[in-house]
Amino acid sequence: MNMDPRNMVTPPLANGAYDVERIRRDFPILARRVHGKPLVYLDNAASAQKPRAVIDRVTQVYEQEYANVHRGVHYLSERATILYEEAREKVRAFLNAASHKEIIFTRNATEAINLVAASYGRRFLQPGDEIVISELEHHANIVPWQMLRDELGLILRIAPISDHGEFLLEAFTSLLGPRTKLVAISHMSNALGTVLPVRDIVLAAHHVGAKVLLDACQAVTHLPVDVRALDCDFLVFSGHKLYGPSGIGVLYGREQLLAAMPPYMTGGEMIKRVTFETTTFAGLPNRFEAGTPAIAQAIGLGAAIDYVSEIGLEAIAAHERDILNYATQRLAAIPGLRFFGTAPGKASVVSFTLDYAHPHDIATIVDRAGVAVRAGHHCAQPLMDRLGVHATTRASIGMYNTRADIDALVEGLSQVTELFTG
Ligand code: C6P
Repeated sequence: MNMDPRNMVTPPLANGAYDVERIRRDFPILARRVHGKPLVYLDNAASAQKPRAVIDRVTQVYEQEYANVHRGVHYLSERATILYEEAREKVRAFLNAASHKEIIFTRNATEAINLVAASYGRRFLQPGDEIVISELEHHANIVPWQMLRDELGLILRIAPISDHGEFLLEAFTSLLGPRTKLVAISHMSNALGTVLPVRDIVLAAHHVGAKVLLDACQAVTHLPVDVRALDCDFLVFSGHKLYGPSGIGVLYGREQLLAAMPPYMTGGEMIKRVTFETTTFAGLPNRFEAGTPAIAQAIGLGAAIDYVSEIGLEAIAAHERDILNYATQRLAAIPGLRFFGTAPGKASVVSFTLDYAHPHDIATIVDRAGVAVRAGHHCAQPLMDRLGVHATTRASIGMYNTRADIDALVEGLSQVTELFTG
């Protein structure tokens, strides 16, 4: 295969209109049927589908360009190394980071948060120091801090949300003080769609001298994220939600912080010199990438970034907003339906319950109609506790969803209603 997958990106229409049908044709899986019905994929917050440009890029790596990176002097190793580092550059530009040294490839966002907790946390936090998270965090941004709290004798403070799922900035600010050393907060809630006022959060945290980690796992697919404009200290995301491969994630860290942090994992590729007596470590970013990395996945993530950037996150966000508004309006008409997460400015997620059916039953029944949604606690059990539910059904919207997808969901839900109340 010798075509350049970047040439296959669907360009936006010349008049600026968003051609969702052309975008859909870039995603081969959307043409398949499920249970005999056309697939309606509304589980994008869990993981997004992949465009042909990403699939072909990964295939091309394995067919033509694959070898281990940073090790060989042979042609393929050098080629793979160039491509891998080009992917890092694409991530750098995507996040507007100052240097490629600030971009660490990890397996996923979860590993990136664990890296910061284990490396930054153990080196720089002291007993009695405080970490602030919020009530709407994903478990990936709760459990690592709990573990660190228990290990080091830290205090974990929880910033509250309103009943509508809004982040309460004033209440958050009142939790900050001289002992606050780290704020680890979601940029956008996976379970509710709330977009947090992260610039204000960073300003308030920096005012008391705390560092800020943003969990941008959901945000990067729906809004432009600029780490320099946000002035955050760390930021994490996963490639698979950004239409890229699974098995690749990103940690952005301010260079001076990463440079002062000890390695997280040790072994090959992260060293400068090893003797049996001692080891000196490589510089950034290699120091945090022990072992053979996810080579094809990183290159695939680069292709995903090209794809999304070509269409434009603003254009994607505007399209998704239309679908979200339509979904909200149509679902609101269903008797017994209750929304969770109605914060102004929320994005791309509709979480709801039906009075008469369990979320798992709802998801199973609509699946028979070809509609993929997620049901459960969405890896946010403390949030479910806060909202007083065990689970919700969640439809999450991606760049290729249409109003017809929402109609199919509503049709599936009418079957639920019929079954449980008919
Ligand atoms: N949320 C969802 O269905 P990983 O698993 O490491 O790629 O991503 C973890 C993660 C961290 N933060 C947020 C805000 C997330 O949404 C997720 C993943 C998926 O909502 C799978 S649980």
